[in-house]
Amino acid sequence: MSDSTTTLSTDSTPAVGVQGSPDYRDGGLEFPADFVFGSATASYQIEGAVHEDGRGPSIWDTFSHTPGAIWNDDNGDVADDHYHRLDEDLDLMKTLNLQAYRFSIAWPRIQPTGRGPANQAGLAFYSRLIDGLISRGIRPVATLYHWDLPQALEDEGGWAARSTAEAFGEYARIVGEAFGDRIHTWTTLNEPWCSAYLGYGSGAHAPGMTDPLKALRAVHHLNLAHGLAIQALRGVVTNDPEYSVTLNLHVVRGESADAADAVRQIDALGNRAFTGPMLKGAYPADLLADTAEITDWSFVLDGDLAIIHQPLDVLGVNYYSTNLVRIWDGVSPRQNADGHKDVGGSPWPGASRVEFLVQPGPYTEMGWNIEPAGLEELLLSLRDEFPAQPLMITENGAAFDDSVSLAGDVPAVHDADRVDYLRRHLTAAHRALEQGVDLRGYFVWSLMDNFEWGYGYSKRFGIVRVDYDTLERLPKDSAHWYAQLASTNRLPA
Ligand code: IFM
Repeated sequence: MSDSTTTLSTDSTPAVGVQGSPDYRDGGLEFPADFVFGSATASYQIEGAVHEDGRGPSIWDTFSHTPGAIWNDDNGDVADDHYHRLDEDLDLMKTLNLQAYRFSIAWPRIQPTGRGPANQAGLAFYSRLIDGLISRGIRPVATLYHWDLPQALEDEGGWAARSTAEAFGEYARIVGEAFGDRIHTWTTLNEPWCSAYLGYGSGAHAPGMTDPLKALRAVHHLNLAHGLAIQALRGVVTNDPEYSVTLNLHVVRGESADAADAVRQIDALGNRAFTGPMLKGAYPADLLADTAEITDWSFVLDGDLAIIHQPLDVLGVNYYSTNLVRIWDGVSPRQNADGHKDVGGSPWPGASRVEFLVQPGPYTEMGWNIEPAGLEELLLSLRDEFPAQPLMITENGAAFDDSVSLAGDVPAVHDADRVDYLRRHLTAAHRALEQGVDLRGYFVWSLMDNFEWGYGYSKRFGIVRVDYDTLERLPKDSAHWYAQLASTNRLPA
């Protein structure tokens, strides 16, 4: 399919990727005994209870209540009602043999306006969650920010403003003081690419802006927030946790060798804008050059890069599918199949000459191509680029159009397509392990069906089905399959 592939190269030389992928449908593969199997969720996607116990409004409350912003005008007001069903959900995790649970803390539950003293009821909820995990033998993996910025901070400029990064450092200190005796792994940000480019560039995500300069300012302030948060946590925690960040790194393939510059531009914006400062202490020169007409990056102040460049115990990697690009000829209608909801703006500031081509299927319900070889390719490229950096797959999974069937009176979801997706990506992860990648674990996205951002409740990613009328949970076949994997560390046959 592609003549050139690359991810994460620091220069403009495309790396050779994995070609001619096998079908990856293995069984019986054994993962190392200390390899961790977990599941992931995010606060706004599952909690509901948006007006309870002192929680302040977030940008996603505002955005989801903006008519037309979300499929079916859905919102997270109730979501999976996890806030009220915490014990039931913890028991569910235990029955699924999860070794770790990756959740996010809603900043506006802790600081309703993003500043000021902690809201004790908010802290109490997460304290109960953390204790409930530990008492069930499940490792708590806490993400500080999975997109629910307090609306009051957005009103002061949001991630386009430096003050938001500074406020984030203070928020990290508060939660570090509260939970810094119990969290196993701290993750600062989930997918800052989405926060910056979908939030301020394309407008598909909250706060729904379409301003390339704000998007690039947001990139830097999110990076700075990451560094400030790790510094703050290190200053207050009392156990010996691991520190991480989760990035949705892009596997970018060129349609032909002529597409190398398109690959390079998307790699710079999508990957190296984050890995550069976080893991190398510098923004890539080509990123600065590509975006020079938008900004001179003078918002990067002396000392910022040293703050951002923090040693990480583990780098979280989210992977779903690949991208195929080329340089647009400027004449034919420009293809825009980058996998994100098209609401008018571009999530790729400065890359107006790049087009994203439709890729061969099969596809998930999101329209994303299923390509397990891309995961192997990504892990190998990270190993080559950052040999000393341990990795963790912090999200991987698929939305499919599940249905409930009744055998006798017993409801079931036979989601064979999801089991196949998971099997193939775990085979890819195992192949990377065999090639020496320091991969520590895998988190399936997601524990249960939930609010899929701009797509509302129309896309089901869960291994557990949620009935949105009754809020009942029903483990799908994939949940039973995953539970077997998590209890044996062996890919079921
Ligand atoms: O649901 C999201 C999640 O919040 C972030 N990563 C991708 C998932 C699927 O789109």
